[in-house]
Amino acid sequence: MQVIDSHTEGEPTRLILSGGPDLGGGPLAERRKIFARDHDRFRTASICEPRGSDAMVGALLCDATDATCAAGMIFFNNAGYLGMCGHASIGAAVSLHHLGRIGLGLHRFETPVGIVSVMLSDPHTATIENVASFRLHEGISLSVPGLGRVSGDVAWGGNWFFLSADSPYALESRNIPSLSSAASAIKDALGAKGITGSDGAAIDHIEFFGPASSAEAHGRNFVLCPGGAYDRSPCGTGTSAKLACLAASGDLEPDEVWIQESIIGSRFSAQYKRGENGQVISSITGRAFVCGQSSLYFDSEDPFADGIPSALAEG
Ligand code: PYC
Repeated sequence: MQVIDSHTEGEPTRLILSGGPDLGGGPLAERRKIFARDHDRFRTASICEPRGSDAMVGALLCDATDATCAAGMIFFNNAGYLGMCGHASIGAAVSLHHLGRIGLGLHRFETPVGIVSVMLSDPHTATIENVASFRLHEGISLSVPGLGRVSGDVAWGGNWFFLSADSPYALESRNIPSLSSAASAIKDALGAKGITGSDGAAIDHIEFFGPASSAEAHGRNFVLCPGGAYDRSPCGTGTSAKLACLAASGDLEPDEVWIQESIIGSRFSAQYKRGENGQVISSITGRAFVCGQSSLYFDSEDPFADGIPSALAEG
C-alpha cells in the first residue's frame, strides 16, 4: 500500500494512493458501505497501531463519479467511517500538490456526503468550501453522570456534533485527558437518551468551546473524535458546525471572519455564505505539511497485520 502522510494544523492525515480495496465505481456513499462491510481490515491495518495512531484520519483516494472532481475520497478513523473531514481534505490537497498530481487553484473532491471544493492558494494553504451545515437542535439540556447538567446544540458540519460551552475544565492542553473523559461521558449520555442527528444518526463528535487564548482568534475548542482521540486541529467539520450555530443565533454575519483556535493553539480561519433553508456554506482555511511518504507492508505471518484495535492498544 502506497501512502503519503501530512498534518493539518497538527492533525494527521494518511492519504492512501494505491493498494486499497476495490470498491467498484458506484456513488461514494455506496463505496463507503462496501468498504465498511467487506474490507474493514484495510481501515484498521492502515491507520491503527502499529502503522498509525488513534489520532490519524485515513483518506482513501478513489476515482470520482462526477467528471468535474479531481478525486474522490472516503475518510475513516480508528473507530469507523466519517462523512466529510475538513482537515483531511486540506491535507489531501496539499499532498496531491506535493506529488504533482494537482496544481495550485480550485479543485473539487467528491465525498460520501457531497462535493467539496478546495482552493489551494500556496503549497501549504488550502480553503475548503464544505457541504451545507446547519443547527438541528438548540439548547438541549441533559444530565451526564459525573458532570451534572450540560447543555448544548446539535449541528451538522459534514459530521454530527454536540457543541457545548459547559466545559467542566479550562480549554487548556494540560486538561486534555479530563476533557476527553468529560466529552466521552456526554457522548454516552446522548446515546443513552436517544438524542441523535437527523435520521437517527449518532452524534459522534463532541465539541467544547470557549474564549480564545490569543488576541487574534475568536474562539477556542476541544473536539473529541469518535474513536476517543482529540482533534489536534480546530476540526474543519466542527468549525463548520460552530459557524452554523453562530449564524443561527445571529452572532456571525455572512463573510465575517471567524478564527477558530484548537486545544493545541493551531488555527483555522472560517467564514460562511447563506445556503438554502437556513443552512450555511462555510469556507475553512488552514495549512498542511507533508511529513512522509511510504509503502506499508502486510506480512501474512504478522499477528497484528490488520492493526491493533484502539481499545487493546490502550490496555
Ligand atoms: O477536520 O473535519 C475535520 C475532522 C473530523 C475529525 C477529525 N478532523
